Order: sequence, then C-alpha cells, then structure tokens
Amino acid sequence: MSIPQKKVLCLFDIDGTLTESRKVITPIMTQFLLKLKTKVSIGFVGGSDLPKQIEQLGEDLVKQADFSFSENGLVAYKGENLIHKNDLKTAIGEGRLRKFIDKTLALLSTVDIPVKRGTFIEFRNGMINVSPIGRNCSQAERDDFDKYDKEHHIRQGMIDKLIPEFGDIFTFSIGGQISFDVFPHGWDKRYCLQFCTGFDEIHFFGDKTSPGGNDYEIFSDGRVIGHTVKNPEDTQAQCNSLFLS
Ligand code: M1P
Repeated sequence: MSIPQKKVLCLFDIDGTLTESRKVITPIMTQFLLKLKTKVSIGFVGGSDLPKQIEQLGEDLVKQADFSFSENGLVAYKGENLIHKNDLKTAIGEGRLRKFIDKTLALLSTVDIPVKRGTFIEFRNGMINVSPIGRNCSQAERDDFDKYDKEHHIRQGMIDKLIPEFGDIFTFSIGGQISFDVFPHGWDKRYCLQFCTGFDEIHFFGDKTSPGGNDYEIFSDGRVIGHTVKNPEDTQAQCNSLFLS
C-alpha cells in the first residue's frame, strides 16, 4: 500500500526571494519553479500590483502558478481564475476614510520640517501613503528628509498622534525614506492565507522575515512553516534540499 503524499504549498515572496530587488526573474529560476511545481503546489505573494508582478515574473509563470497574490492577496488568483478582489474604499467606507484624511491633512499642516513639497497623501488601492515632505520632492530632498527624520522622528511623531483615533482600524508602517503606510489590520502578507485551504503544509519563503520587515507577519504565522532566505540562489538551494532531493 502506498503512503499518501502530503499536500504541500510553497508560497514565495518576490523581491529578494525569487528575483533581485525590483528586477525581472531569471530563466534559471523560472525553470526551477516549474520543476518544483511537479512535486508541490506553488504560489507568489507580493505587495505590488498585478501588472508589476507579471512584469517581474512573466505572464506564463504567473498563469502556471497554483496561486498568485498581488497587493498581498487583495487581488487573488487560483490558477487563472480571479477568486478575490478587495480595496480600501470597499472595506473601510468613505466616511471613515474621509475622517482619517481630514485629520492627517490637519496634522501635516502642523509638522515643522525645513522643506515641504507636494503629494502629501497618496491614495492607493490597498493603503494610504502619507509623506510629511511630499512624494514629489527631489532625490536630494528625499535623502535630506531621511537624515532629518532619523534625528527628529517626524514620521513616528505623526503616527503617535494618529494612533489614539485610528489605531483600532489601521496598522501604521514606516518602510521607506520619506513616508509611512497606513492599511487595515491584517492587510499584510497574511491576508492571502485565507485562500490557501486544503493543504497539509504551507511553506513560506521570504528575505525580510525579521520584525519590521514586510515578510515578518506571514513568516511567524502559525499556519505556515517559515523559511528565511538570503537571495534567490538561497531560495533555490533550500527548496532543492526540502522538496527535490
Ligand atoms: O518599499 C518600502 C516603501 O517604499 C516607498 O517608501 P518611501 O517613498 O517613503 O521611500 C513607498 O512606496 C512605501 O509605500 C513603501 O512601503
């Protein structure tokens, strides 16, 4: 009698895990993933939108994957079928969004920093991005703000003022140089796990798995077996020894 095979899903972060940061996947990695797919189910989960995901991984690979989750799963495909779509407006509602934006605009006008430009609030499909200096600052202004913020904690100061009123709805995250992201609780990479049903094991591979990194929440979720990788070559090596040897 043959022993039933475990149903395994391997979920991969994209930047730094399958590709060099913001770069296109190599043909070697594409071939490797298709070979892996003969043994286990595979899926991709990234923060960027679907067109960007396709640009990085290639349309063929995205279509052949068992799951592809863009915007952390706000857009979810099972094979070639769209199974879920969500956005901030639908989930939070115009009333609460307006309250947040009004409060943030008022707060922005009180922030004391040497330089202010434009686009202080960027409304995205799944998050609001708030920048005290404004997103259309120059590269030099961006670098200067970054230095200034390290000393004066401007962004953290704003977040501390927003949390008492909006901390029950939103997570605040400082990721880059000049802004912070605001999104509903749980809308990190864990969001996609609700669609990954019917597996005995879900393995997640990511490079930013330490606290504060955008793989941390899914990596440490009880539903997955987390693996930290150093780069795409390491992802390949770890999958080889776990599933192909
Ligand atoms: O990827 C990290 C962050 O990159 C940008 O941040 P900033 O413009 O502040 O450097 C933004 O796209 C932000 O949303 C993102 O989290």
